[in-house]
Order: sequence, then C-alpha cells, then structure tokens
Amino acid sequence: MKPISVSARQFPGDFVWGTATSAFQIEGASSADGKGPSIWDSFCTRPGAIKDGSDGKVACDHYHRYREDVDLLSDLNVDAYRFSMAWPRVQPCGKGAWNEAGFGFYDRLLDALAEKRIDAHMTLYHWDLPQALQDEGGWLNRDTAHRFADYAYEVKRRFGDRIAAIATHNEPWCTANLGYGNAQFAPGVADLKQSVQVSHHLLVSHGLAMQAMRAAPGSARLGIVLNQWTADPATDSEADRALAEWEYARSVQWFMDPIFKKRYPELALQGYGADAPQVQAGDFDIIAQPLDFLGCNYYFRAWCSAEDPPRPAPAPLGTTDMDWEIYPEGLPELLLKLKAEYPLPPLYITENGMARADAVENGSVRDPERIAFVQAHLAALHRAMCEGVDVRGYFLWSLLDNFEWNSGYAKRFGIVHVDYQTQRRTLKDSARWYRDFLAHGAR
Ligand code: GCO
Repeated sequence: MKPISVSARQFPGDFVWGTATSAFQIEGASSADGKGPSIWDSFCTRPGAIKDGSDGKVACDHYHRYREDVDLLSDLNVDAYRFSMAWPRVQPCGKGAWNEAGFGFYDRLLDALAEKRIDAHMTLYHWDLPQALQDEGGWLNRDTAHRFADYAYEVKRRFGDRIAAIATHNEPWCTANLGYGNAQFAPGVADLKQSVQVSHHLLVSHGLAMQAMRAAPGSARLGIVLNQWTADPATDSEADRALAEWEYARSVQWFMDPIFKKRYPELALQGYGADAPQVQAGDFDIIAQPLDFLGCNYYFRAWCSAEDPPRPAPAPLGTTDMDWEIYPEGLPELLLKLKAEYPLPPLYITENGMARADAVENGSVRDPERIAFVQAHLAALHRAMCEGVDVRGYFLWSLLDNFEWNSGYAKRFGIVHVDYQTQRRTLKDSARWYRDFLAHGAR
C-alpha cells in the first residue's frame, strides 16, 4: 500500500481523535484486589482454546502501569481514550456486593486521564462476563440482562460526570456468534439456537441498561458499539448474491433493525426458522432506546462466495496478519448505506486498525503498512463525511499490542509495541505518525 496524504485539518475542529483498548486485553491483575473471575479467565484454561496457550493474568499489566500508559496517550496528542470496565473487577459475582477496590482502579484511571485532559469513552461490556453469572446461564439466562442494567446504573451514578461517553456493549455480534455460535470465544458454546437467543438477550440488556443509565445522574453520552461491514457477493451468481444479503441481514441489520426499527430483519428470521429467538411482548420498546451516539468498529468487508471452496477476496491492497482483506472503500460504503437505512445518531468509528507481525529492531518498529492502512481509512472516512455522514470521532485500535482473544499474544494490533517479558513499551512508527498527524491538526 502506498502512503496517502491526509491531514487532521481536513476534519471538523471538534472531531475526536483517540485510541482504543479493552479491559481483559490489557489490564492483567486478573485476581487482584478482590476481582472475580470472568468467562475469559475460565476460557483461557480450556486446552486448545487460545492458540498460543496464553491467558490474561498479566497481559500488558496496565492495571499497575496505567499512569505510564496515560502518559503515552498524552504524548500521542489524542483527545480521547476508549477503554472498558471489567465488570467482575467492580462486582465480582455480577450481582450483589460492589468491590470498592475495583472501582478505585477506574477512579484513579479517570483522574489520570482528566489530569491530561483526555476524554474518557468507556464500554461497560467488552466480553468479560463475571463467571458467577455464567454459572447461572450467562447471556442465555434473561436475568443477566437485568443484572447488567444494575451494573450500568451504578457505573453511571458513580462516574457519569467524569466520562464523556458510555457504551453498553462492544460488538454483541461477537458475543453471540463467536461465544455461542462457533465456540471460538468465551464461553465456548457452539449452538446456533443458543447464539440467536443470546443476541436477543444482549439487545434487551442494552435497552435496559440505557433506561437505567438515563435514570442515573451524570452527563455522559450513552450509546452502543457494533462491529459492522458491507457484504459483497464474490460473483454475480444468484447464490453469491443471496449469501451476501443473508450475511448483511444476520450481522448488520440483526442489531440495527431492533434498535432503530423495533423489529428483526425478515430475511434473517426466515433463515433462522425454528432457531429464531423468543421475544417477549414489549422487548422492542425496551431495545429501541434513543442513542446519543452509535459506535462503529470497521475492519473489513464480508466477501460472500457460495462456492466450495469459496472464492477468495481479491484484496488488491493486501491482507493483514489476521488474513483480513484491507478494504478502506468498505467504510464509506457501509456508512452511506447505514445513513440511507436508519435515522442515525452521531457516529464514532470506535475501532479501526490492523494486526502486523511487528518486531523491535534497533529500538524502533517500522510498520509502514499500518500507517498506510490508517491513512487510507481516514481518507475514505473523510469522503463519507463529505457526503453527509455525521461522524464525530475516530479511535485507532489499538493503543498497545495486547491479548488478541483466541489468538493470544501472537497478533499485534498496537501502535505501541509491548515486550511481554519486560513490559517495555516502544512507540512504533505508526504511533509517531499518529502523534505528528494530530499535532499538525492541533486546534
Ligand atoms: C473486536 C474487539 C477487539 C479486537 C479487535 C481486533 O473488534 O473484535 O473489539 O477487542 O481486539 O477488534 O480483532
């Protein structure tokens, strides 16, 4: 990929620039100060679940090094930092007693961010359900949605004036499809019917949490973060086109329709047949709460081939270390499609970035492909904004190399390299580029 010229000055003066992380992927300290175990702590002990056999016990040790990491953020000139709260850190069993020591960590993190004038964008649920709730059925148990709303209320009550934005869920598609559909993620279940029911409970929990947080004090803006993609048929064949429509319906519309149209997409319901979820009267009224923002995580498009084996995506710009096609054009295509289909609130690109097999050589990490990746996506994003899509911010995934779920530490998404033996942080060239990009756009 060639470098593309893009400047922060092209974007609105109040555009929010940030980086993103999540609790389980960076914090470590998995049983410190009263934290309860999460489903990811458990999943990591399952033989073969994590490709490199690793776990989240230490991760980036951010729990102990958060000050250094906030200094890094400040050096990068970002306006905002997106991170998640570990539910079992603040409520070890997912219900009942709060863990003050756990809240203490986020209190200190928020103070450190405020000191550096960095806005906090917090996610309540980035996949680390308290194991105690899993023992009672996890997201398959509708009661978990109510426990989630209690947790959301408490967080907003305590921190609602110190956090710019709170997202209920990060990528509920992953929780349902990877956690319950194909067992790649915790809790490691492979059962279509369960995964579809879980997706419904996640949506209900989002709605209940939104209602609870609206009733709590605090000025934080409230929304949800979805992973989204366009779905392109590999050929013009009827089978490929049908597959692409199905893919878009079951992934994007499945979460957008309930929130914005109080229904599930007909095509997906038909496809699921007997596996369609049980929906109670009034559920769509709960789910369709007004949002202050919608977070969109964009990494790739879905390439839909019904052939066996499937036709590979053309990938003229190459693929990332995850084997994901680099396809910046999909971002404006997706955003314009969403704008045409839904009454959207302001959008944030809450994740975008790439994995690369990075290594430190002579004290530096050369990652020109990542710089080109971000530039290309920003240029594409800017085109969507020129065409009228209301996007308010961009968060690069990720600040640090971290625990990439079932890939363990083998995949590096950070703009800052982490040496897991020493916990040494080294700015990659992409971090230096982002820092300068933001400095030149200084307002
Ligand atoms: C996601 C998660 C992140 C991942 C990132 C790279 O989008 O899947 O939010 O936790 O690490 O996306 O896969």
